Amino acid sequence: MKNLTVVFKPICTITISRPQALNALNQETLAELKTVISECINRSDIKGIIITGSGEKAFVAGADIKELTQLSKDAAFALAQSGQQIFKMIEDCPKPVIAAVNGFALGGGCEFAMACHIRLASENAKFGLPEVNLGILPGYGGTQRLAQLVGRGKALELAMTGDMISAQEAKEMGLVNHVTSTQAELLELADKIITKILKKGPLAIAAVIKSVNTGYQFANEGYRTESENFAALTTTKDFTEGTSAFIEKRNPNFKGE
Ligand code: CO8
Repeated sequence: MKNLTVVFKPICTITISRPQALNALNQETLAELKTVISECINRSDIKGIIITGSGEKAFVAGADIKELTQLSKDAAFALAQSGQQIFKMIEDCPKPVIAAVNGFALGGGCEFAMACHIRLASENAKFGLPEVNLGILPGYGGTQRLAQLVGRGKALELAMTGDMISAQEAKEMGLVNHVTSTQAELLELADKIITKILKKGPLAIAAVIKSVNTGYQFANEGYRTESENFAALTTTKDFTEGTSAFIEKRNPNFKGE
């Protein structure tokens, strides 16, 4: 694996590692994740999954913006759909999946964490859906899962302002279950919670996950509408302006075109 460090024990720890891009998810990393998650689901000696980011700054700073600028509309739609499927595979994993958010969890990184069953964060973590700063919207299920976790009003505010929130604010609104003061404590807590879950009946745990998820239909209009809108927005001048502004480290000047 080029972009992931994977330790297979009874609990599989997956560390996203692309330090040059604050662990942003490019297509290669997504493909690697798909392979590892499938392996975790299929291997009977793997009992649960912890996902974290390498370094002290970022969990995952989003989809890889530079890669997004190279996509055609059809490729953007296909990538959004395939990312949604991979995150759905995580959400439906019959074994517990914990996101240990150790820094920026923005855009696709926040969407990734939201697909996990439980989110823990260290004090320095920051959450947000800043896609509107680029002239796009979240495309990996974020419009659906954020509303599920924090309610429609707060989800709309976060997705429309693109604001970043602290770990404590994320906890207050239900996006995060627990906050730790250090990153070392973060992984210890993840280990402690998953170990507690693994002492319960595995069939019962799988049934809890399946039952909770069945109440939140994936096959609804929301996910498809999100990926269609994502693809359409990648063809706009606003997207070119938003991504150019990010790369040139300046504020965007959107014209609604
Ligand atoms: N993609 C690519 N490169 C990135 C990303 C990213 N998401 N985030 C950071 N980087 C790179 C920077 O370009 C920079 O590279 P370089 O050193 O070559 O200039 C390096 O990482 C370090 O970043 P900064 O210098 O910007 O670090 P700062 O500490 O100043 O800022 C931030 C940290 C605030 C996290 C800032 O990097 C930032 O705003 N990053 C972008 C966050 C963002 O907008 N995320 C959303 C991306 S879009 C998305 O996720 C869509 C998901 C749905 C996809 C659907 C289908 C395709």
